[in-house]
Amino acid sequence: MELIIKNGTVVTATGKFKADVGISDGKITAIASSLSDSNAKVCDAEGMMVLPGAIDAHTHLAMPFGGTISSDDYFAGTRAAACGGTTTVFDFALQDFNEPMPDTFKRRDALCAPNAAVDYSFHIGVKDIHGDLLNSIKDACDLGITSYKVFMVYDFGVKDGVFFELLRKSREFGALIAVHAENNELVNTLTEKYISEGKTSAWYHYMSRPEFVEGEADVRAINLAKAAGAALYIVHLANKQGVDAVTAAKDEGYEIYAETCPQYLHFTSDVYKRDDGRNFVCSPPMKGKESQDALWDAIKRGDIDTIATDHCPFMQSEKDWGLDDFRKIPNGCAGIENMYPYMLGKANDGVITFEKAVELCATNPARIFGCTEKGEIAVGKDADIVVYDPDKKFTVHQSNMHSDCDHTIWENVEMHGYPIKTFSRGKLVFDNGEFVGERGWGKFVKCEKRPIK
Ligand code: DUC
Ligand code: ZN
Ligand code: ZN
Repeated sequence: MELIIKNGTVVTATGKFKADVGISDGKITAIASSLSDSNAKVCDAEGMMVLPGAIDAHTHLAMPFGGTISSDDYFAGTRAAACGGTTTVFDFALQDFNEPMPDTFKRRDALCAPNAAVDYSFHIGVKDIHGDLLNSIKDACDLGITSYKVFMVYDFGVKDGVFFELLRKSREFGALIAVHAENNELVNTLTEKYISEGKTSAWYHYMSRPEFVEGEADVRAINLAKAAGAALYIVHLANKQGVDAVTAAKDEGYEIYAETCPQYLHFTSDVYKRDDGRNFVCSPPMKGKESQDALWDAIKRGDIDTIATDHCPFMQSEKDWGLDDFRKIPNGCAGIENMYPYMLGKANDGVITFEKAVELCATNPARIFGCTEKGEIAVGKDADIVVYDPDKKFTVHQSNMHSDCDHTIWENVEMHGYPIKTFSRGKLVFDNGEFVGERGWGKFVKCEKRPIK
C-alpha cells in the first residue's frame, strides 16, 4: 500500500465505523480495523472522520453568461472545490446553436483537461436539437456524457415541445434529462411590470421570480416527464410547491430526482433587501422561510436526492452593473468550497446525520449520474477522501477561500467542523487550509449510460 489513513471514523451513506483505509494506485484497496505496511505513508486520523470526497453535480466554470464570463476558470473553480472537500465536479457545457453534442463536450474538455485540479465531468446544456442534433446525444452518451439539461428560462431556453422530445428520446439513448424550471413568460411579464413602475432594486429580482414562477414550472416539468415515461432530474429546487410535486411524483413511483443547493437552505429572500442584495442574485432566487423549511423537511424524509452548488461567481464590479437595475446583475454566486463543510456542519449540529450528508453530497450524485468509481469509501473505488475535523471552528471569509472571485455570499458564516485534508485519487490536494494539488491533475470521468428503454 502507498498510503494508510489510520484510526479515523469512516462514514458511508449507511453507517459509521472505526477503520483504517489503505490506498494504492489511486484506489481504495483495503478497509480493516488495523492495517500496516512499512512501505506506506501514514495519515493519522485519530478523532477525525474519513469521508468520501463530495461530488458537486452543478457548476458553471468559465461560463459565458450575463454579458461576461463566470469568474472562476477550470483551475480556480476546481482548486476551490478541493479546498472544500469536493473531489469531482460536473460542469455545464452549453451547446452552441448547430453544434453536435460530442463537439460541445470536446470544446469544453479542451479548456478543462489542462486545468482541472480535481476530477470532472459534464452535463450538456441543450439549446438546439434540429436535424441530426437530437441523435447526436447518442454519440455523446457513448463518450460518457449521459446527462442533458434543459433551461425553461433565458433566451437560449427551449420550448416545452423540445423538452418533451428530449425526455422521450432520453430513454432510448440511456441519458438523463435535467431541468432548470422557471416559467419564462411569467419572469418576463413580472420583470417588465416592475421596471415600468421604477422598481429596480435587487428585491425585484426575487419579486419577478417568486415561488409560484418556479413551482408552476416544476409541476409542468414533472407532468412532461410522466407523459414521456422518462426519468427527470430537477436542478436547484428552491420552492415548496415544487418540493410537494416531487414528493407526490415519487410517492406515485415516478423516477424524479431533486437537487437543492446550500444557498437555499441557509438564506431566504430577505437577502435581497440588504445593501449587497445584488451579490445574492441567482436564478432561481432564494425563497421565503416556508420554502426553506419545506426543503429541509424533504431532505430529512429522503425526497431531496442531492446537494450541489450552482457555483457561478461574478466579480463585484460585474455584480455592480445592476446597482440601479436588477436586470443587469449577472446571475450566480460562489459556493463550490462551501457545500460540503456546510452540510457536514449541519450533521455536526444534529440537523441531519453524517450518513445523510455523505449520501446527498457524494453517494447519490455518483449513483444518479453513473460515476461507478466515485462517491463511496469502499474497496475498489477511487481514493477520493476527505479527513474532517468535527471540532474545528471555521468562519468563511473571502480571504480564506480559494476561488478567484473577490467576494462571497458566505462571508462571516460559521462552520462547525471543517475538512483538514482532501485526497484526489490518493493524492493530497488540500492540507490544513492550503491547496497543495496541481493544475491538470483532474481527469475526465466517463459516466455510465442509464438502462435503455
Ligand atoms: N442560474 C444562475 O444563477 N447562474 C447560472 C445559471 C443559472 O441558471
Ligand atoms: Zn439553472
Ligand atoms: Zn446552474
